[in-house]
Amino acid sequence: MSYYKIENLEQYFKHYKKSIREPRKFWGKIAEENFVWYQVWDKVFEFDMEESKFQWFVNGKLNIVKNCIDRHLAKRGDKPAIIFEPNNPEEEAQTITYNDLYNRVCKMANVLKDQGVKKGDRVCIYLPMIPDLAISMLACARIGAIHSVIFAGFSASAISKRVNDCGCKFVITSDGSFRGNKTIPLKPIVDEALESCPEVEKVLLVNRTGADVNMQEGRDLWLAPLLEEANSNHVAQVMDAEDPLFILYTSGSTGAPKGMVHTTAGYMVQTAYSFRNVFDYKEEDIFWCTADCGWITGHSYIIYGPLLNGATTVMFEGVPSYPTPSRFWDIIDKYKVTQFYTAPTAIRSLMTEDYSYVNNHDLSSLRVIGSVGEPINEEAWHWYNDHVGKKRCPIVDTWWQTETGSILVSPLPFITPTKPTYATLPLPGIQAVLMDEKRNEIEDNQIDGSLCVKFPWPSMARTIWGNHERYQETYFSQFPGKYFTGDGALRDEVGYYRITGRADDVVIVSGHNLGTAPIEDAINEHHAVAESAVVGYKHDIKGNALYGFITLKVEGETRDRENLRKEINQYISSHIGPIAKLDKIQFVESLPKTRSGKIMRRILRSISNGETKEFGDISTLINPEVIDSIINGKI
Ligand code: 6R9
Repeated sequence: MSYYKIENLEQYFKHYKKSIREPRKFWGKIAEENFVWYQVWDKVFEFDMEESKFQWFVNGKLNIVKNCIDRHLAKRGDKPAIIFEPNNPEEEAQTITYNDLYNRVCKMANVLKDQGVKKGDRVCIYLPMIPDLAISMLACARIGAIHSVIFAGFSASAISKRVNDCGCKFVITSDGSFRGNKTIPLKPIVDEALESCPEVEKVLLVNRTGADVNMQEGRDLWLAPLLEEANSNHVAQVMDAEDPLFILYTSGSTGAPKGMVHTTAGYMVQTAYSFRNVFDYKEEDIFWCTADCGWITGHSYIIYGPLLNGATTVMFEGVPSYPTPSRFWDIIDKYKVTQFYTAPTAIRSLMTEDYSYVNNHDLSSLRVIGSVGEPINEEAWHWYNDHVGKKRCPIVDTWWQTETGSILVSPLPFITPTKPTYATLPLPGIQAVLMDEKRNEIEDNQIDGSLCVKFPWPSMARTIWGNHERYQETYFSQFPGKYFTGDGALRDEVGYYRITGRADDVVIVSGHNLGTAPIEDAINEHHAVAESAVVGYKHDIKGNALYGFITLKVEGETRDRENLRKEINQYISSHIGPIAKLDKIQFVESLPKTRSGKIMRRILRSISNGETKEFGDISTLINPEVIDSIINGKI
């Protein structure tokens, strides 16, 4: 019996039980039957909980890129591996077959080697969503260098912090990037960043926009001529199962960004397994995840998960609104996309557009649609279900984190009955638990608590680069012996999980624990509301009270604000109860968002408490200018 693909609900429960009772057998069998190894492991796993040290497939030897590309060549050499859709729909798209990808990755691997990159070296990749980004990541992994992708929207200071933190000596970037109707110069940003990164020896440049750039003699090189000359064969480096594959920075609630370290074998096994099951992947599928490779979602579900399965993955350079708000639907129609995976923030913004944009397209190729990154509110869930999935395609609301490496909680399409706003059930191997304030495991259903995982899983991050103490402190200290996700969750009567937001988004009002996500859900149901964020602020009597920051749809703009406030509170009252009514409502032009589309509630919390001087690290913010406008705005 194979454990790699779950066929029905009964089998899900069977596999789940097996994965808990005999995790060595469960993961061992998946790893053995679905990947190629230079040498198999001695032990499936070994842990030291005290030290928060975890190893999977101990002493196994492999190369993940051999698994992503080489082993597919005999059967799938001419199959498209990557379909590249440029920002400008007038520009010709590119189809990169598995054979092409092999040649391009090998050439790049040889160039990196020639430039002195060695196994274990850290390589910073700061590129737009173009094939060179995927190829650079894979070339690093092929030679055993550790890639650290930085989203190409980060500022110079954010880059230099990350480059210095993990000691990158090499940077791969481009002259610039195209996003919507903008051309953004990237090289000058890198130049500025590197002024404070004395250890960087080489900068390799992709020509994307043709912008004029400064080339620093001895440091900067154009990639194209080097690639031209390079050999298109390369023998993949033998890697240990626990050799680091990549570092990816994620922001903490305070302090410097955390360089999460993912290692090779466990990450490979679980991203491939989760991709196969969560998206019900089949050989002829065209899979499209709209994330950027600068985020974990792009790493796991644009690059590694799909390629490990020999899939065709779409890589989109642009934005959902360019040239028109129908771009996503154009692309689905153009390539006959079968799985579409996006974020609630994108859905909410596309929902405010005229229905005709989505309804005028043939989306009949779609089979599964997914959501990731934030709780998906009920209204957005239904819109997605009705207009994109046409009530035909199951929505997979996938919960996971940079730290978890792959999806941990999600419905399985056509298997797990979905429920709006619920990520539903943990995947096999994932022992999700809810903990109460007294640090006891909650056994009952219909209760909320802190979401933890009580047994290690293969794709978990192994440490924070250079700071194992912080790793232990952040993830394993609140609930000893368990991984604390930082998220709050509710478990319903059948055991489905609903993520209620970061645990610090829980507000205790007059002794009642209120997750902000369900309140935002209720608010967003009001037809005049576009988006909302609710935070708690200190209140003399209630301990905390609720403050809502709300953006309006066009139709809401002309409405009387006082009436709107009353109506919004009525919605909350009837959906949740009068206890959850907002004490303050401020209508704002936009909400502060991170570059990956998450609302930065931390800032709103400070503002609501009158703390407007110091906001900590806001380098991940895409629209810092909104802070002042919110501070100066009237209630
Ligand atoms: C994959 C990713 C992780 C945090 C996570 C949680 C939130 C992600 C979610 C979700 C509700 C979902 N989150 N998926 N909340 N429902 N389906 O986004 O990684 O950028 O590290 O963020 O995102 O709060 O803890 P990352």
